[in-house]
Amino acid sequence: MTASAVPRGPGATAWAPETVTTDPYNAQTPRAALTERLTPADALFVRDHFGVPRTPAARWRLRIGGAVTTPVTLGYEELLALGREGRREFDVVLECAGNGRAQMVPRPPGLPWDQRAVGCARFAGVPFHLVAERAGVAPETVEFVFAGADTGSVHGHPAAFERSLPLAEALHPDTLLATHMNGEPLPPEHGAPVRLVVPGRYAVADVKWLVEATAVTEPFTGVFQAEEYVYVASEGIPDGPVSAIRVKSLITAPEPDDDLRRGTQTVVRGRAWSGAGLAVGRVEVRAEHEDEDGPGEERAGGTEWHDADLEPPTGPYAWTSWSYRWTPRKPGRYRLLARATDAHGDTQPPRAPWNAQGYGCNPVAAVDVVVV
Ligand SMILES: Nc1nc2c(c(=O)[nH]1)N[C@H]1C(S)=C(S)[C@@H](COP(=O)(O)O)O[C@H]1N2
Ligand SMILES: [Mo]
Repeated sequence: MTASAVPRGPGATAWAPETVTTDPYNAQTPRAALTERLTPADALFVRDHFGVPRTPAARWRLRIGGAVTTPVTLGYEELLALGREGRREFDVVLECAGNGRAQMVPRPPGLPWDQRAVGCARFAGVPFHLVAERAGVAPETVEFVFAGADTGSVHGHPAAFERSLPLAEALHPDTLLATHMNGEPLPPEHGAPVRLVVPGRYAVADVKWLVEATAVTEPFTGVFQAEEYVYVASEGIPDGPVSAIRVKSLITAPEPDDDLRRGTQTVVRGRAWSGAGLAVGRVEVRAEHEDEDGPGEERAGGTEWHDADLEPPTGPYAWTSWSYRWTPRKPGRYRLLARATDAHGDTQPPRAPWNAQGYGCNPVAAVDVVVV
């Protein structure tokens, strides 16, 4: 176990994400918190491009403008009042598109996340379409551009954090103006008082500290839409912005320093998720002993993949918990592998898929353990 869980009085636990950079603040979810079905708010990874703007809910305003019939400005209380008709709440996997980048060879530029820029939290809020309908969306609208209150500089130019969504996704009933996370008002670092939550999309879509939604009639080409967060192949050819989360799994147990004995059963556990097919259809586990050919290689007649047991997820956007009972027969080093397949039939590839900015890194999950 890591030392990240700090006791705070009887029964209570305070977490702290593991700092990756301090200015701006970026941190990943501690390993121990991934054993929780819902990631505690104070353990969830944080990805900030600029600073954390602090706007009290009473002073917060959302401006809805652009190609609309009537521009609308909405306060926090009005938003909550709208929520009385249509508040929605569900568990959502939040994953940074750059999660896992540290595994890519050669390592692309960007934050060196291992596989812990991910978590699953319960978000509650008001569907954005209820607000958009008040403003009246012009028929020629193709996208909505969402802007946060944070600004800074990118490549030496002043920039705001702005991201667009195609109209159908923006108006999808599950695209939320989220006010709450895990039953509490959003904390400042996760976008207080209101953030966008677009389930199933890489979390760059989930604009924090949301202050503006603008209907546009041409596709948006801001820096965070058209330059950053774009898949660029090795030939330098852009292949579209990151969007749906790729199928992925992680192993939460055993941990590398766990005491494993031959002939004794141990439970291999983890999580799996996908944004494209949403439902995870299958998770397979494999234990490769050091005496076998190189780890990670596909071999006919070699170690087999075994189906893990899946627990029903807590909702369509939540992760799936899985487990597999494993009894190692011989001592030595093993590599445990997990491979998820989603309802669309997409499977994790054996090796990290490379692209210039290091996005969508979803190779089979691996943990190295020793059996005595
Ligand atoms: N306004 C604003 N929203 C933002 C960002 C940001 O820097 N500014 N980062 C995005 C990225 S890249 C990610 S991965 C998620 C991270 O959400 P979290 O910090 O709540 O985990 O927020 C997204 N929303
Ligand atoms: Mo991200």
